[in-house]
Amino acid sequence: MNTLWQDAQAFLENTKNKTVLVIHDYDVDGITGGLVLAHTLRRLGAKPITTTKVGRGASLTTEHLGHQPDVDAVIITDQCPKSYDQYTQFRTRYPKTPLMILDHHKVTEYDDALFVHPELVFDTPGYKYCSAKLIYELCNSVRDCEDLSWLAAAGILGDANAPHFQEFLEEVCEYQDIEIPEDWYDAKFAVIAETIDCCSAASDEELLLYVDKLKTQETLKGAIALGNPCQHVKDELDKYVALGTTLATQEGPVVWLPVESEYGIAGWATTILSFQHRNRLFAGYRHQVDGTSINLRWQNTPIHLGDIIREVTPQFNGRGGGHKPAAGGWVGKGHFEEFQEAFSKAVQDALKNTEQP
Ligand SMILES: [Mn+2]
Repeated sequence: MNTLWQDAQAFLENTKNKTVLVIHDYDVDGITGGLVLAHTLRRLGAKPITTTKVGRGASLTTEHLGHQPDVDAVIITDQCPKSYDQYTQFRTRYPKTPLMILDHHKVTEYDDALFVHPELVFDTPGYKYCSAKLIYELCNSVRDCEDLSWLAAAGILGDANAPHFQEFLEEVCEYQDIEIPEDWYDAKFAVIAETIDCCSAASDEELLLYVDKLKTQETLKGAIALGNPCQHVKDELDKYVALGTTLATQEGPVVWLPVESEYGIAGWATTILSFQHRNRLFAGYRHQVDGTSINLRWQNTPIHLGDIIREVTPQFNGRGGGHKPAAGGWVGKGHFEEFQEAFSKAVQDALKNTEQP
């Protein structure tokens, strides 16, 4: 292991008797990673406080940070603080507070923070890793916390990274004394990922309520006993997936999939269908009041979807980005059809380029 990893271990070990603010993302990976951190910090004798901000927009704003107490250290996870002007706002609120960032998105440089990324530690590209697993590895290297591995397993499923962590997921099953399922999404710990996704798709309030309850559970059994307060969202998702590609239209290399639900299930439905048809590029979309949100998924993709949507969306009053096989974006009202055309063309061009030696 390199010195970065040792510095990260030292950061955790130095938290004894200190108050540590953990700012985590609000998806499955962000939440489960944040909870592994919180439980481990408590075991190390620290006083952890966790916070996340739900909804569209950045969490490291003056407004959100203004509600947080003064602390001895901060850990930010599963988000890239240097996007937009978040980092300036963070340092305005916490000018000198020691900061560690545990993330698998863009590799970013900091001269006043410890930045830990799978690419820098394990030489693994970010999209093949996830924050919850990175955090678990770090925590478990400082203090035995195998009893929390179910949280990392749920995070892995949340970021659709099961193919990269077969062995680890099998170890989690063994530890929990549960059978290894044929499909990881039938595993017991998948219930936690599913419940977070259901609550998140229902509303911000439902999600925060569930996270508060999940925080109190350090065992998988206890977490499962909480139940799923938003089972109705899962029922609607299942209906959508069953309809599947009958709703979609294929244009060139892109399968366009309209998802009109009162719940935010477009990305989720698109992910499931993309695993059922691994060689197809799915673009799930949902029209909203001021524009259209787009979710791209292609499991066996030869091209970088995040790069393409980042390039194309600004021409249509939007923005976008993400990983190679999974990305997303937004285009302004009235621009969707032009965007469809431009995106299809950009994909075709990128495909042509990959064919050349
Ligand atoms: Mn993540």
